[in-house]
Amino acid sequence: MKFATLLGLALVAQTVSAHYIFNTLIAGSKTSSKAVRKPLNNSPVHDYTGSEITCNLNPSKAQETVTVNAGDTIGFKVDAALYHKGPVAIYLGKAPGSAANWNGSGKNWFKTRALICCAISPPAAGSTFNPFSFSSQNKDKFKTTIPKSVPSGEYLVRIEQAGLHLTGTPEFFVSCAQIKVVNGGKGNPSKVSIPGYIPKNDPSVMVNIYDPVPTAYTCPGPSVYRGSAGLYSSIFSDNAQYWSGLDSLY
Ligand SMILES: [Cu+2]
Repeated sequence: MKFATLLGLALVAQTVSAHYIFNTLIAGSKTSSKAVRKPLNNSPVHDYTGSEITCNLNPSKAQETVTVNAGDTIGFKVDAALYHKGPVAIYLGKAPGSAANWNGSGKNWFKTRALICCAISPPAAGSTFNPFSFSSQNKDKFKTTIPKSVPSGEYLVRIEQAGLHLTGTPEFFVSCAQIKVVNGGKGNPSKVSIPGYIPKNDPSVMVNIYDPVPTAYTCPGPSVYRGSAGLYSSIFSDNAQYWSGLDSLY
């Protein structure tokens, strides 16, 4: 009994240590941990229909809002390389006023990138999904570019990863950071609310990628807003150190 309890605790400790927090914003040539609303801990969020899916559960206030040009790099570093398998996406949410005063509610969000959401690595024509893999795995930096057509103003930038190893119980790792986009354009991306962006029981997050191994997969959430000039610049600015590839390769 006692041994079983200790073993149980050891397993819990091991599980927790395998989790992670997106704790540093990458914005242009700058990085900032102060611009991030820090999650309380590295435990995942499970309820993608609740308010904690927006920017995690009771995150700390951020201490700064970082100015960045439209067209510049945006992304996050994580405190430990991604251990779980699952899609990563980056969203921008237009604050009604200052980013610091917005909790992320409302239909204000659009996806700027789904980073190798669903690919065998390397992708090959006719490849199967067995083993099912995400090239986010073991990476610790995730970035894209802000499409040049994104309007100037203050935004929350949000990253999420959904770990897909438990049927019906996705593990979401989510952080938000505050940015001010300058020199923006006149784009008008269609927007979603978070929560609300993933329907309840959506197969994209209910799946267990180990059992049964999927034969097809579609990323959660809306399609990516690429803007007028965002698409190719964001693809070709990537390198092996970060990411390569497209949303929805299959
Ligand atoms: Cu986990």
